[in-house]
Amino acid sequence: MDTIKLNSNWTMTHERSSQSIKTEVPSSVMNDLLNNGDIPDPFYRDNEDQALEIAARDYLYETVFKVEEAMLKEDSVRLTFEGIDTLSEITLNGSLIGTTDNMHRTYSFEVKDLLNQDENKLSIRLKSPLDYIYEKQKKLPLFGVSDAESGYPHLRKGHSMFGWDWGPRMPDLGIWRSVTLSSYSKGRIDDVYITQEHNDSVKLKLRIGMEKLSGSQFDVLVKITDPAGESQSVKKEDVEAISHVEAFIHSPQLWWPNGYGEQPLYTIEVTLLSEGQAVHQETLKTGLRTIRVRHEEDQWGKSFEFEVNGLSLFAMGANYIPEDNLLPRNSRDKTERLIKNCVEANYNMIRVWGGGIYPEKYFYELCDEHGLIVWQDFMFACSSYDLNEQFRDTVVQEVVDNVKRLRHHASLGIWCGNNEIEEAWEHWGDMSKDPIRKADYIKLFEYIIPELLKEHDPETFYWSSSPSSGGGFDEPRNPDRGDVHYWEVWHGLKPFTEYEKYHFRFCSEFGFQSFPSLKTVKTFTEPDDRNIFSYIMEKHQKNGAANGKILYYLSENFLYPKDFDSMIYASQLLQAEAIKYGVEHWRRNRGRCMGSLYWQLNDCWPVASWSSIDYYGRWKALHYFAKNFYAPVLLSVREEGNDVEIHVTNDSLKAVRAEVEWKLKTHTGNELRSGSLTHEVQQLTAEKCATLTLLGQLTEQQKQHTYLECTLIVNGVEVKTITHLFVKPKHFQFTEPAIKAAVNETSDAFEIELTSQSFAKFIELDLSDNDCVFSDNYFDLSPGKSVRVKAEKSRLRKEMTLDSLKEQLSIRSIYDMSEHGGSGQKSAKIQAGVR
Ligand code: BMA
Repeated sequence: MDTIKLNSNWTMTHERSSQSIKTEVPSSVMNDLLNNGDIPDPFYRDNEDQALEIAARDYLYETVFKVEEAMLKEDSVRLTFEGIDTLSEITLNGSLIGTTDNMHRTYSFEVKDLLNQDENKLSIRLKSPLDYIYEKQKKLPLFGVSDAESGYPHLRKGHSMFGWDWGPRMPDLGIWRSVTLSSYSKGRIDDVYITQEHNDSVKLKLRIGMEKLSGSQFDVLVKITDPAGESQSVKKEDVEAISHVEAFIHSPQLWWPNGYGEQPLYTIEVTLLSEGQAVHQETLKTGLRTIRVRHEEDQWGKSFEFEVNGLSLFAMGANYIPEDNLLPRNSRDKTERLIKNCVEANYNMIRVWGGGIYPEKYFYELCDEHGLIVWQDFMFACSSYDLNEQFRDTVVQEVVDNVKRLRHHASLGIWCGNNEIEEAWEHWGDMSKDPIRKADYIKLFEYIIPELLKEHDPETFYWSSSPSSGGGFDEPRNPDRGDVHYWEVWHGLKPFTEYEKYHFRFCSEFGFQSFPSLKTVKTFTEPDDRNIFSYIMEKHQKNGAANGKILYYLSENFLYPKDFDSMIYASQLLQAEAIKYGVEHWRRNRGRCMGSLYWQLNDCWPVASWSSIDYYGRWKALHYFAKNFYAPVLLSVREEGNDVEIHVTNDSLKAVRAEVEWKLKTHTGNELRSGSLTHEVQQLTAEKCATLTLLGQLTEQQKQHTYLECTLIVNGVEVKTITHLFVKPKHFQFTEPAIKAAVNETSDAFEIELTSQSFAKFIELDLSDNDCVFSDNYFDLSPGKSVRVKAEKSRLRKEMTLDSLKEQLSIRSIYDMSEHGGSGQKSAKIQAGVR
């Protein structure tokens, strides 16, 4: 048994030039052209436009490789393509070995008879995905979103590569995953399926499939290594094509999602022996846990909650989209940074949205290691499909390939058929009403995929669509059953308070757009473009009505921003406030609602969007807010008539003694009233701890300069101070806070201590020529108090000295966002009085 990677030494030739470009797999046409200096940065200004022309042509990828004699002497040699994007003809040494039509699939071919010892030539002719979808769409129009090239549902290629309401129309093509050549003799393992039975110990049950080649007698050896490196082995002799092996793990170390425990992983090595000799080996890592989704009738409707190791937990996280339109630019390092950022914001779940691609192996390994439960959509979204024979066959293979690839991951929590298609049939006016397409929907998502899962992964819960109430077009938007995508705040222009009207069982999508930071905007604009309505800014705003929506919500909440950068800042604050409003509400209703996944975590290019982290990894205000609103113990306040309620939500595993100190203050720091309360909040519950009758005593005018400050002290430790305004921020009389910052350096961090003269809200720290994830940001500060923020050196993008940090640090608050008294103040940010 031997495997060689055929990823190096490729050339890519494009029609208009006879010249070939040297490249390596993973490779894509646009990435190769870019690296070769043949096209400008496709993300800059309106360079996106060149992509459709590029994708309208065919390309040739070629490599030449040698094979050792020993490999050719084996019984079988397989050439495997882990990902070809998408339409191709594959030729080896002049013989056509296969064609491909699905980027989500793995293709494997027996090639022993075609190989030579010296030189072998492998060619992949990639055909234009655009020609294909346009042609098909002419013959049979299928419904798809209008922000993508029409006809995209005909092809099994990541939908959003053709454009989306946050993505460019850039249907790049290439060899996006490894090409390998593997040889086998006697026999090989072709399937390992692990299930677990949990009692005091865990029984691991392995179903091992093998293919006989020339061997006549086979044994399997299973070695299980625990997280501490201790191993046990089980051997089964004289096995047939399918064998079953069982092993017991005593004192099992259970895998838990982030926030609930550790993520120990066990390594399982399966070796196939023929006549006593090891002939093939497969290694998998898994975690010991049970995950089920409870979807049961109760007093409110039908629940939707994740139960891990018997513990029902409130799911907290966001929706994940592809990380880059040019797929070869994805990397483990980038994904690792993103996943760690999720963990930092206290996520325990991430939803892989169905309009993109099935992520790389390392994505799931990182989720295993960091404790994020993966909600895995199959790659279908917002469209209708033609389930003809060819399409059905390729989809079946795609499902089987991906289920087998991912089912052993500890993090895999749910399979979901598609994104929003069931609700589209019921509620989207523009969805075609063709009954044949509807029948295809039922066949695929309510029959074929569940049947495949019964065979290949019956243990993981299947949900036919998101949102859904359980399938069969039975009120997919019902707020009391199953999961919901709630878009009335944002798409429906409803106020943030609208969230409180619903008690969804699980809110798997809701979102609010913002612009990425000025530093990110600068990467794709010229100075003259920096107006949100400019041609270029609108090119990087894919949701037609979105700028109007941002402006509408701005008019409802804030004073008009004084300049472009302030507009960006305002948009991020609106976004953060909106999502916080929703999440706090769902979490206050823990028990009835059991999950919140906001739309969306990340971006695939620099763009105005619903993301909390932009394409360059910069945290928007929302991501800092997420760290707070997803904190295990959450303090929140809400108004009810003239009352102000104080709530504590405890999603930790221990009861807490929560003390809340509250102060009614004026913007200049006068304390009008104060009080404190202590409340024992049980684990995994949400409680209203107090109702303060404050508002009846305040006149409308007083409300404009009075606010509530609450500090949460948990088991004696101060954890968080929050503030609450009684009027919209635009009507609050903020005065010049004259924020002062004192910066100190320690061996591993810079510490910034901030004080202000009057109440400062949404204080933002930034560096002009560097990036940092600060320990906190966009926080509030009362006069007479100080806040200490850490800039850990490891969180700076580039190294810097204390002096350069002082020079580059800019600080602003909501007061600086708008002009005051016609002062004509134009500077984008105030430079703090850095001492
Ligand atoms: C959701 C998603 C995406 C879309 C987003 C914003 O419903 O499923 O299709 O990008 O809305 O409109």
